[in-house]
Amino acid sequence: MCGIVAALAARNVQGILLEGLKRLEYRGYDSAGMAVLDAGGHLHRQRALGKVAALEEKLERAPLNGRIGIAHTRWATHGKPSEANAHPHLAAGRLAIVHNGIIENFEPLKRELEVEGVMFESETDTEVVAHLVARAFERRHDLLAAVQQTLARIDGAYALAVMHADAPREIVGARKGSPLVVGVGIDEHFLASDPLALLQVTDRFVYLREGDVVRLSDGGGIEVFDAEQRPVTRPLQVFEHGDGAASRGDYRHFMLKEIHEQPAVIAATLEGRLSGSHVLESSFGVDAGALFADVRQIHIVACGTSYHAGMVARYWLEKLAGIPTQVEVASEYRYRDVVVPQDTLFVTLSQSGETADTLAALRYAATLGYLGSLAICNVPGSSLTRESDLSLMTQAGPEIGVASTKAFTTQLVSLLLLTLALRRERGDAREAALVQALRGLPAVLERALEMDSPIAELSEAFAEKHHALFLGRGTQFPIALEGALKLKEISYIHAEAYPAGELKHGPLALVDADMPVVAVAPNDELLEKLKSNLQEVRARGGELFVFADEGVALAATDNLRVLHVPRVDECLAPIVYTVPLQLLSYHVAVLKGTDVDQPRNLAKSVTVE
Ligand code: HGA
Repeated sequence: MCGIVAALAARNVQGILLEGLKRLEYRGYDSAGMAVLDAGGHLHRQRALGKVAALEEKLERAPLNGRIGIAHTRWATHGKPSEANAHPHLAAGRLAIVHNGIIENFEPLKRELEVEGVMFESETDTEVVAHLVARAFERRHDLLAAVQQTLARIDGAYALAVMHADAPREIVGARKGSPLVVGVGIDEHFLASDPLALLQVTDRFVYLREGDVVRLSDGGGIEVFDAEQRPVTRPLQVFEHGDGAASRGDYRHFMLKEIHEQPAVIAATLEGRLSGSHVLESSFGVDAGALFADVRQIHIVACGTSYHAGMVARYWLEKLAGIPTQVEVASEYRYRDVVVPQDTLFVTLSQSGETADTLAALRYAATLGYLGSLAICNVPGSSLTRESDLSLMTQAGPEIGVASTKAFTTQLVSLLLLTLALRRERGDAREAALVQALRGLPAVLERALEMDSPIAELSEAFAEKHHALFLGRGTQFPIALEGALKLKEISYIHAEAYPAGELKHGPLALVDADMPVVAVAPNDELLEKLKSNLQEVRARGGELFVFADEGVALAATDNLRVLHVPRVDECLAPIVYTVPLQLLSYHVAVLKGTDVDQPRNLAKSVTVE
């Protein structure tokens, strides 16, 4: 994912910009670049394909020197990864721009500019914005107004920073659909797509809101304007989370920290991938649109927790997109003779992108005549993303706990984005409703996290047990599987999950007072059926713990406890219900005193068969 850093300082900014880019490297990118305005009013630019280190080498040979500059790490969406497509982009050698996101209507705008004689140097959508702003600037010599006029003409998602050699004391930034923060220093100001990029120079930030445009100026300070171009004041906030992605902070375990990070990392996974009321399909890669139009079937292959995410996606893809979908564990897939129907998309899921079985499955799939391959992955530059035609990065950040939590829920969000991008009825009311629900998801997850103390109390009922059974129906069946897997992984309690309707076909024989049964029962069309399965457990003296939507009328009794989970659109329910099950396994493990973050016999990135 792209990163932006910009600085208007009282000193040379090259070092500040370079350090900012390094701090954004974890987000993944394919090229990097920087432009600085020197004291003589000349713009200088350096760009490099590949790592920030390659840019740094170039800068060592030919340093940039100036007090105002912008820099970028790019993850190509429009135009291949190359030095020519790397940002900053220039217009007439006087204006420089960096941009995160996608300009959806860049093609007609580009044609219009070409007719007017503009020569394009890159294949990017971004360069269109550079020329539009430069032309608007020529008319009024007001950079802020030029940016505002241009924004009125572009659709899509963006965060951008612009500077102009003829406005040498200012930088203008804007955001819509992609984040941008202002870093506030003493007599110097900064912009970045992530505050982490600026923690070396400030801990004070102004978080821009959707549609905001900001002008940073030498002497003039920071002026923010809303989408209606009215001056507004946004609060100054001090960044209090420290400067270490890999520190536990105040949490007792990484796993608990990572469970609590889910609202933020899900918001990050959605960043730049939604525009208005629809999903931007080019988030999946430059060629995604053309490829998606031909998809008739999907095969999803993954291991462990990722496999469960794939199982949820099957329900979504068949229900919402009407695309026949198969899901399989990679260690099975790679060793069987797979028949691939025409126009099938091959999808892999892996936190690390290095899971040996999944990688082997991808390599095998490459010989089978699939339409194309897509990797959904949390580690940029990993083997899986390099070897797939398309990739979508989850933005979970480093996951240290061996038992996956935030990587799973960000995979689910990514898979729902994929489902919406693959629907034939793009841009309809259902897509709009789900996009709106996705935007509200981080807030709902915050509420789900408030279940922490009731669940800590509930965990006492599990700590002395040797077995547990999890039940769910529909999209909640894979969530039951994931709940059981978490309990196994970190508390070493034997746990199994069944589709609720299978209970009477076998596992009911095991149910007695020593086998707690967890039912994941949101208020969807399957709840009524699940209720009768629950009766079967109660009738046999089993102790039941039901997670159900707020408002579900299910009365607690001696052997039935009901825990209410925040209600959401039924499609998003599996994501929300995951949280209390993660908390349950966490608290049971803490009570048992196991090594929560590094459970016995398990490894984080399973790079061996
Ligand atoms: N569309 C621009 C920026 C891409 C981006 O934001 N990626 O995460 C480009 O392709 O250069």
